[in-house]
This record gives sequence, structure tokens and C-alpha cells, in this order.
Amino acid sequence: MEDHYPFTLPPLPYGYDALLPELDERTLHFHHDKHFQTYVDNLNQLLERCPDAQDWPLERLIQEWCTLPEDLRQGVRNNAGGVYNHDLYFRTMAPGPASGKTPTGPLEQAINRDFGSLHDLKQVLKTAALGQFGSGWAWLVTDADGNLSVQKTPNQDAPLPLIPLTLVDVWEHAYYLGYQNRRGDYFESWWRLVDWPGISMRYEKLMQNRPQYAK
Ligand code: MN3
Repeated sequence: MEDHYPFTLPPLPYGYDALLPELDERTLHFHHDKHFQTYVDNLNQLLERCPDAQDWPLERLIQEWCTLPEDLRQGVRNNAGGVYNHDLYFRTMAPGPASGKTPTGPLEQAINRDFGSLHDLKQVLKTAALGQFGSGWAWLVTDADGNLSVQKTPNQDAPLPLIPLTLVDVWEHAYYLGYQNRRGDYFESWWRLVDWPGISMRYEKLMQNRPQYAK
């Protein structure tokens, strides 16, 4: 995806039927092609009226929306978050059996250090996902030193400047067609889709590139 305005919808990184049986085609079509697209379109419409922020990357829009003209603030907050969060959500799921997707290397070590085990991380993340009242997200994040934590955020807020590794969308539009009100069942399905190999690689790169003083 472009680093700044005008943003475009990145294609779904796999086929619409690739995440069956966990997530069905209709859910992915609506979620990616309709909901995600709407956040992209809304953000572009808002930034059209705000030339000063047209070269801002998403991360800056998310962290500095409150410095924008007042009539744009809430819209940019919601829609920049919507674009950022959905991009990462779709990119950190992958087809294939969960048994072939486990954390490796420095991420595996950090999960064991900070949560006890992958199973313990899952429980903490599930509690956050089920405990998020109304719409929002639950996140696995790292700080600049590599310390992991679980966060939850309402609406389309993101926990920056903490660095998101993966996240689960607990807006009803993410699961209602397949799971109705069963957020816990949806969480279990999402967990089987998490692309731990990709996330492990990203974490390792982040740790290699962190400032020297932090090592
Ligand atoms: Mn969503």
C-alpha cells in the first residue's frame, strides 16, 4: 500500500476461499472489499481537504490526528486507524494448517519469556478479545526493546507507538456472517489462521534494526 495519500486498497493477500473453513468467502468479500475499501475512500476524502497532511504516512496520521483542523480530526482518527488495522489484519493471517504455523526464533523466545508459553499468550489475547466491550481490536505488540504485551483498543484506535505484530478484529462485521454472536468461536478460528512464520520474521528484523543503545 502507498505510504501516504492517496491510499489504495491492497489486494487480499490470498484467495477469498483460502481461509476456509475458518473464514468464509462472503465474510472476506464484505470485510475486505466493502468495509476496508470504505475506510480507504473515507480517509482519501478527508485528506483531499487537508493538503498539509497528504504526505503523512498512516502511522503519523494515527498518532497526530489531534493536530489537524478540528472538523477533520475524528474522521482521520477513525479512518486512518481503519486502513492501518485492516491492512495488518489481513496480512497477518495465512492459509494452511495451524500446525505448520508456529512462532520461531527470537519471537518464540520472547513469547516464552513474556507469557510463559504460546498457550498462555493465547489465553491472554482471548481474554482481551472477548473483554473488549463493543467494537474494537485485541493486539499482540512489542515495544522498541522487544518486550511483548497484549493490548485492546476500542473502535479503530491502534496502540502506536507500540509496534503491532498481529491483531484480531472483534467488530461484528469480522465474524457475524459465519459466527453470529459467537465471538469466542471466531477467536479460536482466527488463532488457527495467524501467520506466525511471517510475524516471527518481522519481529526478528525489528530486533536486528533497533537502535544500537537498546541492544
Ligand atoms: Mn473490520
